[in-house]
Amino acid sequence: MRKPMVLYGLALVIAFTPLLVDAPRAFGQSITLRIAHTTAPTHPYTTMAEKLAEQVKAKSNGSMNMTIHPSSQLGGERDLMEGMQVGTVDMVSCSLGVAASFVPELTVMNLPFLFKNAQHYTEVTKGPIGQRLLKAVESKRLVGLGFYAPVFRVPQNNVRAIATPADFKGLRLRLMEVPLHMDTYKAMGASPMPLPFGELYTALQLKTVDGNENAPATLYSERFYEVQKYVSLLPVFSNGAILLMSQVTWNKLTPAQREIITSSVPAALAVGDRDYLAMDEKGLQVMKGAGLQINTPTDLTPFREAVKPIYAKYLEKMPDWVKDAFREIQK
Ligand code: EAX
Repeated sequence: MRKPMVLYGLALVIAFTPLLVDAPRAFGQSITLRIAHTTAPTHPYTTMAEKLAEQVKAKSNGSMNMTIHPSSQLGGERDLMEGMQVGTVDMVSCSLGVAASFVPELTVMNLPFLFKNAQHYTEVTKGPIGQRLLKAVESKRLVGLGFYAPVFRVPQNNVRAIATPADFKGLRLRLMEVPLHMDTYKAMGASPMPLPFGELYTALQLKTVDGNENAPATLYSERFYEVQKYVSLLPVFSNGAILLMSQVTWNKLTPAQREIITSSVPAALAVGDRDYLAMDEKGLQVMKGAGLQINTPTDLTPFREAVKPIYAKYLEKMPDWVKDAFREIQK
C-alpha cells in the first residue's frame, strides 16, 4: 500500500483512539459510576445511594452500575468535592457546610437557626430557591441533583448539658472546616476546633476535643455516643445534604443515561429523608439507653441573639438573589 495511504490510515487511528477508548461511556455501553461519602455503611447516605443504584441498574437493563464508597474510603468531603471537579469521583453526598465552601451561594442554607423544622427545609429545597441553588452549582464543574436530609445538627459533649449560651463556655467542640459554623459556635461562647470527620471518633476518645455537633442519626451511626455524655437538642444548623455529580462524568453520559440518573433521584432522596428521620429517632433512643443525658433548651432567644452578627457577616458577600432567598426563607 502506497506510503501516503499508510500515513493517512495511521493519522485516522491516532485521531479516533480517545473515542475508541471511551467508546463504552460515550456510546452507552455498560458503565460503572462511583458514589462516595464520609459516613458509615449503616448511615442514610448509604441507603439513599443503594436506592439510586438499584433504580439506575433496573432502568438501564444492567448497563449502568454504581459502586458505593462510605466511611471516607475515597477521602473526606473536601477531597470528594475536589475529586468530582477533576472527574476522579463521579457522585457524592455532601454536607451543605462543606459544599458551601465550593459553591458560596449555598452559604444561605448554613445560616444558624434558619429552618423551623423538617417540613420547612423540604419546602425550601424542593421549591424555587432550592432549584436556583442547584443551578448555581453548575458554575463549579458540578451537577446539582438534589437536596435531602431534613434534619438538624445538635451539640454533643462530655462536660455538661447545654441550656444557655453560658454552658458553651470553654467547650472545645469539633466543627467541620466551615468558617460560618466555626464563627457561629464562637459567637455562642464555645471553642470550635476544625477536624476532618474521619478523625473525630479518636479525638473524642482521647479527649483532644470535648464534643462535636451533628444529626442524632450521625452521632449514632458513627457511635460517637460511646465516648460522650450529653446531647442537647439545640438545632443550630440544618444537617441538610446535597447529591452532586461531577460535570466531567455528566459530560461523558449519553442523554439517555442522564435521563436515567435524573429520573432515579427523587425516589432515592425520599429514602434518604425517610431513613434520616427514622435514624434520628432511633439514635436518640439508643443514646438515652446508653445513659447519655439528653436535654432540650427551652428558650432559643439568647442563642439567636448571640449569633445575630453571623447573618450580616456572611450575607454581605452574597449576590442579591441569595439575600432575597434568605428573607423569603425567614418569613
Ligand atoms: O456529611 O463532617 C461532618 O460532620 C459531616 O456531617 C459528615 O461528613 C457527613
